[in-house]
Amino acid sequence: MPTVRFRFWPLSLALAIALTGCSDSQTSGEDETADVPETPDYPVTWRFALEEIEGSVQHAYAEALKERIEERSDGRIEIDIFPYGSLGTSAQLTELVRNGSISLAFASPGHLANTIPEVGLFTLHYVLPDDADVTREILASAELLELFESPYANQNMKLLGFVPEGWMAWTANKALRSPEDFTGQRIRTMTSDMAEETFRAYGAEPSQIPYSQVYSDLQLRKIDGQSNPVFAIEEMDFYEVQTTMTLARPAQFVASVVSNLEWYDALPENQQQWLDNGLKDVAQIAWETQEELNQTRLEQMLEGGHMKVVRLTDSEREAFREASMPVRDIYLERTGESGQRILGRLNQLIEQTETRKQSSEVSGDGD
Ligand code: 6CS
Repeated sequence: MPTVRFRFWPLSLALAIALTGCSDSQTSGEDETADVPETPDYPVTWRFALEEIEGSVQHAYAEALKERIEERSDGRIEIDIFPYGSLGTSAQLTELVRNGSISLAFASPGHLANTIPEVGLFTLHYVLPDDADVTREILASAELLELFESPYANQNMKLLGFVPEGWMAWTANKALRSPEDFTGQRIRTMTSDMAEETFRAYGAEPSQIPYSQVYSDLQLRKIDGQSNPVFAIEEMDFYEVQTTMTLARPAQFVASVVSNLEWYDALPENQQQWLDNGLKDVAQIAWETQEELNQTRLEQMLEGGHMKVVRLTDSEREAFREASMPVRDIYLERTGESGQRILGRLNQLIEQTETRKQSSEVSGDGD
């Protein structure tokens, strides 16, 4: 029997929040006809919605951010965290942030790519480098954020950061050692068209399903497999309903942290600084947390003998890399010049960062 760690109340709270309006950067409970005060009545509450449950990478990130901001602001800002299951699906969270009902949210590109085609980049396989440290550095760079700033702003969101959460791992009821092994497999993907494409290129039959429904669909054999970082496979109990996990290191799971654009722009300067500095503080913590959670949960699953784990060789990975290449053209077709600019610049950033790392290792200045 599955352990019930997760319950889902999509509408009640989401509706309540939508009805009570935007999180309270101004004041609460005053005369509605009064002008917005120049100095807010503290404490001010920011609502932060997660796409993952308590104990996840996103939850650790949100807790760390809450602690930093509440401390930096001397208690003038309070952050209310809403783990997955309390507000809605990823798509619903994005809607709540866009319409200003919540201040902050995680928005994973795999769910966001229908709204912002450019972020479909993070659903592509074998684009980000093998060296996870290079990926971390690039995802934290101001330049990468700038490249995505307008696509998010056009959808009324402020992009606050990218958060890598670990390598994607594939689970199924068989090993997936070659693209041929995917033939006819019904693979769950996140809820955007672009998220399906790579699995289609491998010969699978992909289908878009919200995170909360994956366990039951696997259990009922409506789907055969799915893809997620190791920590998530453990915490969502997918290992209970799958026999085999294949480690092909196709891509990092990358999430983005967003806020409502107008909310962010209207923040008083001190609040904006508390937020910006808090975000900088937690980037490194998030990286260490994901490394630790992915490692310890892999060990737990191995010790429990829950799933067979298959690690692909370099030549097996190469076959997947080749099969995934045409999907880059699909990405470019859907994103036009903007996607071309982003993919081109990303490739340059990867090359520059790898070269710099190599030369600092040779000269012995590496950290
Ligand atoms: O697969 C998903 O839908 C989700 N996976 C993770 C690890 N985080 C959020 C996302 O919605």
